[in-house]
Amino acid sequence: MEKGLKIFSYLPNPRVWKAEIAAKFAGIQVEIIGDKPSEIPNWLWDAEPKKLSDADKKKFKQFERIGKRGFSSSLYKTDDFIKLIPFGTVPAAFSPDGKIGIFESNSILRAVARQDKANNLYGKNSFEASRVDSFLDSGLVFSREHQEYLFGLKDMNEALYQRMKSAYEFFLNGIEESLKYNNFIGFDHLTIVDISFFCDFSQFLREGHYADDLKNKGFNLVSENFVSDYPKTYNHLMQLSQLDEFSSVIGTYLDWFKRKLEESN
Ligand SMILES: N[C@@H](CCC(=O)N[C@@H](CS)C(=O)NCC(=O)O)C(=O)O
Repeated sequence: MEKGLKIFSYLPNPRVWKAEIAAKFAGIQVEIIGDKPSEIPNWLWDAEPKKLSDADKKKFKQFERIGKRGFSSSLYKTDDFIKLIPFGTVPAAFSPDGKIGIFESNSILRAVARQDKANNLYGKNSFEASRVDSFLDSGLVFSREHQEYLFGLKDMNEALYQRMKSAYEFFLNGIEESLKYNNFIGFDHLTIVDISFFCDFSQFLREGHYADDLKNKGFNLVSENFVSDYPKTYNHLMQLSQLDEFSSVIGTYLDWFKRKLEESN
């Protein structure tokens, strides 16, 4: 196996799964380093990440920074980390020699797909690759909206909810349209578009865990009618979830959603 990227993140993280699933299809190695979200403030965010003892935390005091997106506690991000990953986010990936930092989960996914020799994960030619990028760009807009929405789920407000609803409808309409013409999103073969969509959308579906919080504020789940409104997208999601390359990475993540659907039928 070719030596692959090193990825640092809190775990589990659907954004990390993108690269892991692509690596399974491509038969290449990725090294995943991390810990559960509550422990990640106790890690040195670096190209050589490591768990910090209390003594280490004193030693690395100069690297202590307050989290900017999702984390509100202190995080220990080295200067080298910020040089390589200037926005300071995880997942953060590093080239095998630790000299090149790659951020944004879709770009880490692309980095894996670029090493793929046999599966056309990044399209069959440069035009297809650009079409893959088109879908990934749209996916990033959706996922940025759902990131803010998921952060706000416990105390939803009208503005945030309506932003999410409109981003959801816009994005899902496009995905559903493209599935009218192809067996995969935008193509007749599986690409990283399917992988990225699968991971981002599965993460978005976590809103289902907060149905009661939303209801208390007078809101329904944005994805309330997902199955009937977007049947092709739903079928595609379910079919992908059954492929070994996906199921071996995501484990039981979608089981609660599948159970809920069974119960409602
Ligand atoms: N769009 C980015 C999102 C990455 C992101 O926002 N990560 C957050 C955690 S969810 C982070 O690393 N925050 C660091 C901080 O709070 O300083 C991706 O797909 O990788």
